[in-house]
Amino acid sequence: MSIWLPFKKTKQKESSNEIIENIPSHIAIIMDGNGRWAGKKGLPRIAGHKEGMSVVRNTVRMAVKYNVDVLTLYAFSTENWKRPKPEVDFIMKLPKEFSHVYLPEMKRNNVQIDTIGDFDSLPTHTKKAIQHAKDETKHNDGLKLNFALNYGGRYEIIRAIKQIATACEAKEMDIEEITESSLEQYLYTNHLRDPDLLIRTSGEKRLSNFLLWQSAYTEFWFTEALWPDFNETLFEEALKEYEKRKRRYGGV
Ligand code: V07
Repeated sequence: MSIWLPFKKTKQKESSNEIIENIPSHIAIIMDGNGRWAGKKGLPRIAGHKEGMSVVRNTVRMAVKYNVDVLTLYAFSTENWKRPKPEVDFIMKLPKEFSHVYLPEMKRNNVQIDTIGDFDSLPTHTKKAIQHAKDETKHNDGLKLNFALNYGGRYEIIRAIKQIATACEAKEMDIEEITESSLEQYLYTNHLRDPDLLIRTSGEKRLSNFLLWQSAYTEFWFTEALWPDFNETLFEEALKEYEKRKRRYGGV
């Protein structure tokens, strides 16, 4: 028997008597399969991205409901620039569209929007829309909704190394001071805990340059479902699997 203790990250499912314990504090998601979803429906790939954006909203609702602290979503990788230009152009308009349609709800839900990745080389209009969303939600202290945008894990590590080398060269840092925890201070995620659970949709079972350093001890959960088909049932399945794994470790 369990008691519902919100501060212990335990949540009673409303639909049943089932209780999920050990809710991951940081969930990271690779939102894969948007283009494939559209293709299967005879729609252009961009229709899949737009549908995927509404699933972002649904997922935020679930994360808020389950008291998750951080939700990191892989929205655009450094490799995604290789896609056809019209597709990239469309995707780069999504932050503005998202703000227009969903920002009021994000604010009501006390969500704080942030990004990780190379922000500076995004198109100006994209930066403006994102900066607006960040500014409008910076005083919120609920769910941290963290979009990985123009993000690449290897680049992130190289960037950290360059900053450390510069500090060493300037004699502001000693080589002996290069440790796991000091290197982490130079990663985009320096203000965040490592992800506890990483979800990837669409049947691919690779990390694809997402949170390489940070996912050293992360639990991975994969589903065949395409991102636009991701829903609360699947989200709860992932939480239950995570809980089961944690319980197993607890036993030894
Ligand atoms: C993007 C929608 C989700 C499916 C996967 C790729 C496409 C929301 C945002 C966003 C980002 C920053 C922000 C507000 C919203 C977004 C991109 C792509 C580039 F402040 N969805 N989404 N950004 N997709």
